[in-house]
Order: sequence, then C-alpha cells, then structure tokens
Amino acid sequence: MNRTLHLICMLGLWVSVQAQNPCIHHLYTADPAPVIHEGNDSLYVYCDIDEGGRFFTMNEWRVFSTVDMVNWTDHGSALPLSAFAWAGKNSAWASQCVKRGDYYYWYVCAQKDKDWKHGIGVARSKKPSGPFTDALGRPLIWTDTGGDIDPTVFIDDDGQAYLYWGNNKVMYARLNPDMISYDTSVGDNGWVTVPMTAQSFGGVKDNDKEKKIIGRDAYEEGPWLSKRDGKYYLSYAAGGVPEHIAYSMSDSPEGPWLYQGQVMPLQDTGSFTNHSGVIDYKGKSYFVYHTGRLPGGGGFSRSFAIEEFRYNADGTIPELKATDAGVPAIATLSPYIRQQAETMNCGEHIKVVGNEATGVYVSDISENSSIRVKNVDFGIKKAKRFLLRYASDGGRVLLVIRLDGKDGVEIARMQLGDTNGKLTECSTRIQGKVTGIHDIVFTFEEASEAGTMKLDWWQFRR
Ligand code: FUB
Repeated sequence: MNRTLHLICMLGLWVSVQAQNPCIHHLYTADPAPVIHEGNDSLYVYCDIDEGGRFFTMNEWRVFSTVDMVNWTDHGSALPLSAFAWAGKNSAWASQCVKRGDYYYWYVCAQKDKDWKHGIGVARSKKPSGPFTDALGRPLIWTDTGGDIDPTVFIDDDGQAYLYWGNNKVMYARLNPDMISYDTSVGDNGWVTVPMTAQSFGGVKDNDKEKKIIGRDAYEEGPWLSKRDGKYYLSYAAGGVPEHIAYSMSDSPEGPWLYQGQVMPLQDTGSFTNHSGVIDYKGKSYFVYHTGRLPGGGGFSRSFAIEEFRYNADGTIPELKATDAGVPAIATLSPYIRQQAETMNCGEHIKVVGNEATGVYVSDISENSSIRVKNVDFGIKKAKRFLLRYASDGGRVLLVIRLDGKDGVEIARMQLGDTNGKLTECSTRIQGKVTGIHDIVFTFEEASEAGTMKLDWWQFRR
C-alpha cells in the first residue's frame, strides 16, 4: 500500500462510527473515576466490579488504563475487598485514586463488617495499578450515621487535598499532607457538612416526607470534585432514584456551591444509578459514567461509558446524551511493540487474572473466547511474523488471528500446546500482505482444557 492510500485508510477508520460504549466487555465495571497521574501518559479509570444478582454484589476494585480511548488494559486484581480486614463482604462501592509524592492513594467505601453502614477506607501503592494495601487498618472516615460512601479526592494547586463524600448528605474533610489523616480543627472534628440548599443543588430532599424531592436536581450521592480555569465543579447523582447527573460550581473548593443544571439528564440507560467523573485528557474533555447497557447488564451489573464534550464559553457544561457510539480513537496501537494480552477493545468469555506484582494474564479461555484489539497500525511495510508468550498447564487450543472481525481475513493460526505451566515464547508466519490500519481479532478453536491457559503478551515482526 502506498503512503497516500495508507493515510486515506487511516482517516477512514478514525472517523468510522463504531459502538465503543460500554468500554469494558469481560467484566461489569461500575462507579468510574477517571484519573490522570502526573508524569504518566495514560488515562486511568478506577472502578468497582459488579457481580450481578438481586442487589449490589461487589468484592473488588479494579483499574483500567488507556492511551488511545479505545483499547483498555485491565490491571487485574489491583484491590480486592479482602485487603480491608474491617470490611464486610459484597460491599466494595465507589472509589477514587490520586497520586501524592511517591504513593497512589485509593479512597474506597465499604461496609464495616456486620454493620449496615459504609465507611471510607484508603489503600496505598507505589504504582497506579497496584496492588494496593490498606494504609490504616480501619476506616479513615466513619461518622457512624450511614451514608459515608462515594469518596472523591482532589488536590488543589496550593497542595491542599480535599475528600468529599456522601449519600443523602455532602460532607468534606481537608486531608493532611500524609493523605491518610485529616485536619480535625474544622467542622465537626474534621467533617464539614455542606448545606443542602436549593441554591446549591437545584432542589432539596424532604426526608420527613418520604424523601420527596422539592425542586429539580436535589443531591443524592456520587460527588465528583474538579477544577478548570480557576472554577471548582461538583457534579453529583441527582433527583433520587432513578438518578441523573447534575452539577454545581464555586470559586472555592469549600463552596458555597451554586447549582448550574443537568449534565446527563435522566434517560434509559438500563441502570437506576448513575455515577460520574469529568476529566481533560490529551486536549479533549470527557464525561465518564455508567449504564446497564452491556448485554446481560442492569442496575446491579453496570459498566462504564464515555462521552466527549466541549465546555461552553462561560465554563458551564452542556447537557449530554448517553450514546452507544462513545468516543473515537485518539491514537493507533503499534503491533510492533510488545502488547499485553490484557490490553483490548473487547474481550468475550475470558478472565483477566493476577496483579501487577505476580503478573497479569488473560485466562479462562474456551472455544467461545475472543479478544479484539482496535485501530492497530501495521504501517506500509508488511508484517511477517507473530510472536506470543503464554503458558498452559495441560490444555491445548488453536489460536486464529483475523483482521477486522471474527469473520475477517485470517492472517495467522497457531497451535498452543501444553508447556507444563511454564511461560513460553512461540511464533508463526503471517499469511498474505498485512499493512495499514485494522482491528485484529484473536479467536480460539478446538480447545481442550484451555481454561488452564494464560496469555501474557503478543507482538508482530516485519
Ligand atoms: O455502586 C454502589 C453505589 O451505587 C455507589 O456507591 C453509588 O454511587 C451508586 O452508583
């Protein structure tokens, strides 16, 4: 393919509209918190994992990262609920992570064991993708009144860090520089309660009248604190259940807050909750939220989704629709550098196991399994070989690689045999002339006990 044709092909693929929402397919990923860590090129989304069922069943938090907005790396079991000895099972609710100094601090909420109430804990790691461990051995925030959920953390330009949280109430604490304690000289022993007025939140909830909403967008839960051009933004899940997203602005991270309107009005997303975060990444503004739209999804099996938006000239946020299209790629992926098997646009019938300390692998492969990697740029010189590192403890499977879809042109196949559980590198020849930009799809056939297989990384060679 000549250079002009390559460029046309590239542009064509970049503008093509394909459903990118929800972003993750092999797990249900709720309560997203989008974060960029200083000095790191990736956008991270910290979230909790819905297991489905008739109520929230949530036993771990995971983190996913991207550099192109369409392929996401699952960093494995970054923070299991069991990391908090004080936490009761199934209660790993919303969270957010921030870097300060040498550490990443992941604020989460979980029920105290044998108590119906949640508290806010903090875990710490030297890596953004963990694994994280409990920094305190007890909740950081425990008002004992209920509603201590949905922490959002923000470090202002002057270095003061704030933790906001709350269901049916909005509270904040001024975190100390160690990030695991707070200034107890303000508010009620360090907990400041934000007044829930209609001026601040568009409406109020009258708890004496069966939680009747008076006004428009009364605060419910899920605060998200951010700053842009000297203005502070507090977006939140509003209106009672079912939830939509509204927001308020202020000249100070401590308020007073002035209600602005809705960001994501109520619509049929298949989930009675919504939970959002707003982030600027590589020159674009993104709104990250969750829906129940993944097949099999619903109110207790939610998945994060993303919309791009532009701030209005006066700094306000336009109203957004929850789309299936989501956001386009902002970069291509090179097949000529080593790519982790757990970096994908869509993984079906697979699991991602391990963590960043033990190694993260794609596992539980069966004949239904597939992995799609999007927007892969082979360039103008054809690819000649495909390399894979994997381990198998008894199982065998035939790996078939196709371009652009499960029914696309086959470019390679490879028998993956038993390696006695040892991670092993192998390679195969590429069929035909593979150049330009394509999605690549890995499918698995003739599987025998392939669940014992672990895929580590892959790479093409010219
Ligand atoms: O995921 C459990 C709870 O549902 C969250 O903490 C709330 O924000 C709502 O999304």
